[in-house]
Amino acid sequence: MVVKVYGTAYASPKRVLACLIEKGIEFEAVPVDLIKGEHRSPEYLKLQPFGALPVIQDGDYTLYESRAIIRYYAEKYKSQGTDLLGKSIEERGLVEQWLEVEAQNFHPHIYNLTLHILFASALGFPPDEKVIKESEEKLGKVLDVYEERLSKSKYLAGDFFSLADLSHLPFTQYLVGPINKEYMIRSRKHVSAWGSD
Ligand SMILES: N[C@@H](CCC(=O)N[C@@H](CS)C(=O)NCC(=O)O)C(=O)O
Repeated sequence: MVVKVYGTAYASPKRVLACLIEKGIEFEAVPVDLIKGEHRSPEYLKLQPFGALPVIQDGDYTLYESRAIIRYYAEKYKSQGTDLLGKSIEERGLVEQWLEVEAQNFHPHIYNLTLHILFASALGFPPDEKVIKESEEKLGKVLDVYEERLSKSKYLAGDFFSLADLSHLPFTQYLVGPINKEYMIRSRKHVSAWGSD
């Protein structure tokens, strides 16, 4: 069964794609154009009632929220492809801790940078320079914590690549690419080594 992934041009759906690729799961990309408002169409809202991307359809099974989806596939196919959950319950605890850090501490600031630097004009509102400045500062403080953590282990949850690292990939690509703030990664030795791994 090929997994359908909706909205793969955007970062949150790419989190799901990264997981499916690591697990060696076949998928089909279903385009949804945010700029045209296709995520608010009645058909799409039947799949994701909050109008956010992504959604997956796996046969009769529909699931939304990108981090719920990656947890689902990492668990369902634990022994296929890269193990992304750790080998013990303690390692799993750390994977979950850093997944939460990504969602609660890292994501809000990088999301604001993405929205205001990359998408504001296309979505029809002016970029807010105050939000950009504050988000950059707050993200810097989060990355200082990462720098300390990554001076002690190769990856966030330990010396193994996990869902916690994977979950950072798509928005970090925006940061070092089109957002043009690669210095935030490069100026931190251990974060930089983690990012180039
Ligand atoms: N918590 C959701 C958030 C997803 C999210 O913010 N998706 C963005 C695209 S990267 C989106 O759909 N934005 C449109 C909107 O919220 O109106 C998840 O991780 O699936």
